[in-house]
Amino acid sequence: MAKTDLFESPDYYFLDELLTDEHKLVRATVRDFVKKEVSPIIEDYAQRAEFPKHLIKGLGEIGAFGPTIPVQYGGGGMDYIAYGLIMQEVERGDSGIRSTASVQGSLVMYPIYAYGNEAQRNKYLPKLATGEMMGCFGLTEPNHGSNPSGMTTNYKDAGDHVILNGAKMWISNSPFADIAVVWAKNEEGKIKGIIVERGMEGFTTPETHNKWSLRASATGELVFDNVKVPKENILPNVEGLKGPLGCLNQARYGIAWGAIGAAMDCYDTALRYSKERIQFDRPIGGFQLQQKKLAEMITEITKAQLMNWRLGVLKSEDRATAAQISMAKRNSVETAMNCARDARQMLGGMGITGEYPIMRHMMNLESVATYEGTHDIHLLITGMDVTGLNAFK
Ligand code: TGC
Ligand code: FAD
Repeated sequence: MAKTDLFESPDYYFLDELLTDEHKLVRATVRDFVKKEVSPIIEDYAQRAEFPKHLIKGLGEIGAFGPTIPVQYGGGGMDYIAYGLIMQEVERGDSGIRSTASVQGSLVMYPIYAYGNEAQRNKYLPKLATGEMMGCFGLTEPNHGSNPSGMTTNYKDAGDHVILNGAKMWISNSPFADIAVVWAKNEEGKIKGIIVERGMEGFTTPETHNKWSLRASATGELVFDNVKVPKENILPNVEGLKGPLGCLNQARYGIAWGAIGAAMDCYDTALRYSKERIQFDRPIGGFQLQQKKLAEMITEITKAQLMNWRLGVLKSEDRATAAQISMAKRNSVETAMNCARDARQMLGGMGITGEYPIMRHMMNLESVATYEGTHDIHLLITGMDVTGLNAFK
């Protein structure tokens, strides 16, 4: 059943005044796309645990793939506020759709742009920007999630190619991706990024089923059984864990904005419902306990919007630190989870149905709090940044 999307964006501190006309245009384009193409169908796809592949072309057209990548490679050539706004609007629709965009832009296009050579950029980036080619990012392994430095996926020199062995797990987009940017170690422990293409012998991508979260996103494994990869597919310009972690800075930044998009949708839905739902002969929004929830939601959303905007300015000036990005990712996701929980309560029984987006956001956010560094890992990153003491190991 097609649904009408009544979303009105909360802007309690007039943050719009800090945006340029171009930012507003970009945001309006994406919001329109989400209202017309995502909201009407997303609940059905989530219930069926299916990724709506037909959205890929439109996501490319609205600039959701690689917004900050230079125009000459097919990217949007935009600043980081525009990138943030795109992620906010897409995740307002669904975190799983934002995941697809994050992976494509920040975890596949970014490393090819930042660490690749000119031939690799020209071969892959324009097709990735339109969605004609889709990518995924393989860092996490069955035994190495928060601690990727322990990875055992490995490559061995074999003349003009390398032989890749190992397995990656929990990989967004893997079941349908055409290429995978895979992080692997050689015998000396040197970590490199390698572009593996679907169809290479020994490379398979089994899908992960039975997720209660991010149901409209395809997740899977990457399995490498003596895969012969030409050396020209190795990203030449980075070595070590800073390669994949540098990509995560890009994606975590987008998530900081995206998760607040989900929070804004939960707040807006609960606010509208609270004015319409009558109990004890009054709209429930007139009861103090419901107002407390709404007041706390809009306060936390506003604080996160301000943090994201400031971080976007720093990022556009190339001054944002990894620890600052980490703080915003954790804060936004926690804010969104709290908003989703309170908003769901406010809708009573209706809150658990697919008639409203809240429960879907709530379940999605469980993944968002785990991937790209868990909530606790980000707390430890902040802890280490302020004390100078490493509590990871
Ligand atoms: P550590 O010794 O601290 O650092 C190793 C090297 O990396 C550098 N570095 C960074 N560089 C760029 N950006 C960052 N954020 C960086 N953090 C560290 C560091 O300077 C060092 O460089 P060098 O030159 O000295 O070698 O590394 P560690 O092994 O102690 O680990 C630190 C820790 C725990 C913070 C890190 O491993 C971590 O962030 N773990 C979380 C793992 C994670 O986030 N995985 C995400 C997988 S991808 C994903 O989830 C995609 S979901 C996509 C979607 O659907 O949206
Ligand atoms: P673990 O690392 O085993 O952590 C388990 C618990 O221990 C967590 O609570 C963690 O915070 C805690 N913990 C770990 N170390 C410490 C410590 N030192 N101190 C205190 N507590 C600690 N990965 C990719 O590479 N590419 C993808 O596209 C991708 N997509 C994903 C999509 C989904 C839907 C999900 C769920 C995950 C995805 N991931 C992806 C993997 C994700 O990044 C990992 O799940 C995440 O990094 C955590 O790793 P883990 O699940 O192995 O948990």
